Amino acid sequence: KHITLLGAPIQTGAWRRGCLMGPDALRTADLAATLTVLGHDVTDAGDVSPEVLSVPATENQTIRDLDLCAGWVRALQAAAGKVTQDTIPVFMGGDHLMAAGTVPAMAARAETDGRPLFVLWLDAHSDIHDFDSTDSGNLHGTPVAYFTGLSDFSPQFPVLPGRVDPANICMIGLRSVDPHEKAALARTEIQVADMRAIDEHGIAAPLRAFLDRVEAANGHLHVSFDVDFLEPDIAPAVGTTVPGGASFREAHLVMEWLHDSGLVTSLDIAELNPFMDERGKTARLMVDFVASLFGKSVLDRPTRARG
Ligand code: DIR
Ligand code: MN
Ligand code: MN
Ligand code: MN
Repeated sequence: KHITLLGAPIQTGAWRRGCLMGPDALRTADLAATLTVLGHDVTDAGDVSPEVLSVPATENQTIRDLDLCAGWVRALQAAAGKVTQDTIPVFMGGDHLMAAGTVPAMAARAETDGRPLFVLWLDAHSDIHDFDSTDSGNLHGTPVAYFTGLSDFSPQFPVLPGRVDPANICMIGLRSVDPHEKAALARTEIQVADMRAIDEHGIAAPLRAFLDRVEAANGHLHVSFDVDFLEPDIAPAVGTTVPGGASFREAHLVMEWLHDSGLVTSLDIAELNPFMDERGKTARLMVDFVASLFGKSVLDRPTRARG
C-alpha cells in the first residue's frame, strides 16, 4: 500500500500547549520506517501550515484562538483534499480539531467514487460541541458537530467540501460527555459504545457490527484515534486524560481487526502531547498501534481485504 504521512501540528484547539510536537514525536518514534518494514511504500509529506485568516467573532466570547483555528481547518482541508485515492493518508496531529480539516476532505474524496465515508471515532470524548454550546471554549471539542453538519459553523469555518452522515459514525471509548453532548448524541444516529458497553459486552462486539455495516455499504473508513481513548497509565501524553480508558489489549485488538477488515482508507492520530510524555512512551505506543493497523501481527490470518 502507499501511505502518506502528513503532519498537522495544530494545538490551538486544545487548552494545553504541546500538541504541535505530535508529528515530530511520531517521526522520532520511527513511524515511517516501521511502516516501510511492513512492506508499505511510505512518503512523509512534511507538515501543513495554517492559513493566516481573520474571521468574524462568534457570539460566544470564551472561544480560544478562533482565527488560528479557522486557518488550520482551511489549510488541512486543502492539504487533505489533495490526497488521491491510491494513497492512505496518516494525519499526524495535533489536537483533535484537526479532524475538522481531515474528515470533510476524506468525505469529499469518497464522494468522487460514489462511496460513503464512515468514521470510527476512538475517544474518551464525543467532540460534538459547537460555537454556542462549548463551555471550555476549546475547539477540539467541536469537530463532529461540524463535519456532520449538525451545527452551523459559518462563516468562521469553511463550507464543508464533504459531509459525514451521522448514521455512518461509530464512537468507541466514551467516558467524558457533558449534558449538552449527551443530549446531542441522543438526537443523532451516531452509534456509541461507551466504556460501560465495552465492559458489558467487550470491545469486539460493537466493532464487528460497525465493520460489517461499512463493508455492506461498500464504504471508505476513516479512523480518528484520539490518544485519550487509551487508559492514561499506558498513554500519559495527552492534555485531557480520563481514567478508565481502553487497555493495551483492547486497543490492540481494534487495530488488528481494522487491518484485517481491509476497509481503512485514512487515519488521524490526535491529541498526542509529547510535552506530557514519559521518554517517548506514548509516541512509541501509538507507532506500535499504527503498525498493527497496517499489518503487524504474530500470526497470519485470513483477511477480508477487497480489491
Ligand atoms: C472537551 C474537549 N470535551 C471540551 N474534548 C477533548 O473542551 O469540550 N477531546 N479533549 O478529546
Ligand atoms: Mn477528541
Ligand atoms: Mn478526547
Ligand atoms: Mn466538553
